Amino acid sequence: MRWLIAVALFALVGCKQQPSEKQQQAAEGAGSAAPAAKKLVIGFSQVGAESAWRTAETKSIRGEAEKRGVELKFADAQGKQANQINALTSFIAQKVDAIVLAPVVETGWESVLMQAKEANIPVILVDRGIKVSDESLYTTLIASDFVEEGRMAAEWLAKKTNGKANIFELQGTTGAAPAIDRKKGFEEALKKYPEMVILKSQSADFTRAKGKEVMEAFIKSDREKIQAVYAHNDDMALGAIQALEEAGMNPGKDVTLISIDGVKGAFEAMVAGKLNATVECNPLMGPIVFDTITKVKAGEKVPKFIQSKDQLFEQSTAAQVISTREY
Ligand code: GZL
Repeated sequence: MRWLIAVALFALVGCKQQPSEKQQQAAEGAGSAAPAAKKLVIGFSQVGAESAWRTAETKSIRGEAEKRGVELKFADAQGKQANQINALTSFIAQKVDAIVLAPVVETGWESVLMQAKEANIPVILVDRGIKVSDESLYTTLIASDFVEEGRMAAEWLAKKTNGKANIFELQGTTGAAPAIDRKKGFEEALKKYPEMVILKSQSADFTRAKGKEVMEAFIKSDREKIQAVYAHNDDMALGAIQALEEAGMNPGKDVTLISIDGVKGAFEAMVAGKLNATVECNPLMGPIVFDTITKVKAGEKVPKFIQSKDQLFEQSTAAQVISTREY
C-alpha cells in the first residue's frame, strides 16, 4: 500500500528533475534579455553651409551618426549666432544626451551654455573655439590649431617669394576663431620677414562670392601692387582667382596665392596652376566626435582640446594626391 502512495505522490509532484545547468542558462537567457541600449539623441548646431569645407564637415558628422544609429537633431544656423542659441535652447528643452556645437563666433555663449550645464548636458565644440570665463561650460574642443595654420602659410609664402612681397589678405568671418587665429599666426610668423608686407586685409566671410568681390576691390585700388594673396579659406581664394583672371591677371604665376582648408576645389586649382598652396584643415570630424561622446557618456575624462593634424599641400604634389582626397 505504501508503495501506492509513493507512486501517487511522485505522479502528483511530477517527475520534476532538477533542470540541467544548460537548461537553466537557456531559460535565463531567453527570459531576461538585457534591455536594448537606449538610442543616443544628439543635438548638432552647425554654422551653416558657407563653404565646401563646412559641407564636408556636416556630411561627415551626419554620416557617422547614421552609421552608429545615433538620432541626430541637426540645426543649420545660416551663419547667425542667434539661430545657434535658439537651437541649443531647444536641444536642452528636449533633454538631448549631448550637444555638438560649431560656434560661428567666439563670444556670447555663457548664458546658453550655463543652461546646458545646469541640465547636465555635455557640450562638445567642433572646429571652432569660444571665449568663456568658465571653461567648464564645455567638455572639449575638437579642432585644428588655427594659429599654427597661419604660421605655416606665412612661412611657406616667405620662402616662395624670397622674403619680399606685397600681400593682400582675405579674412574669414569677423569674430570667428579661425579668422582671428589664422590672422594672428600669419602676422606672428611674418615678423621675421620685414619685406613681407600686408598691404590690405579685409573680411570676405569665408565665402567664394565675397572673396571675388573683395579681390575685385583690391584690384581696382591696387592692381599694380598685388604680388601675393593670403586667403583664410580655399573658397575665398577660388573667388579671388576668378576676379584676378577676369581682370586679365595671372593667378598662380604673377600673383602667388596660398589658402587654408585643402578642399577638392583647391587641388583642382593647384593642378591648373592657379593656386600655389593650401594648408589642410581636416573637416572629417564625424568619427572622433562620436568616439568622444561615447567616452563622455561613459564618464571617461577627455582632453579639453583634441587637435586635428594639418598638412600643407603645394602645386608640385597636387596632381598625384588629388585622387586620394575625401572632400
Ligand atoms: C575651420 C572652419 C572654417 C573653414 C572655412 O575649422 O571653421 O569655417 O576654414 C569654414 O571654410 O567656413
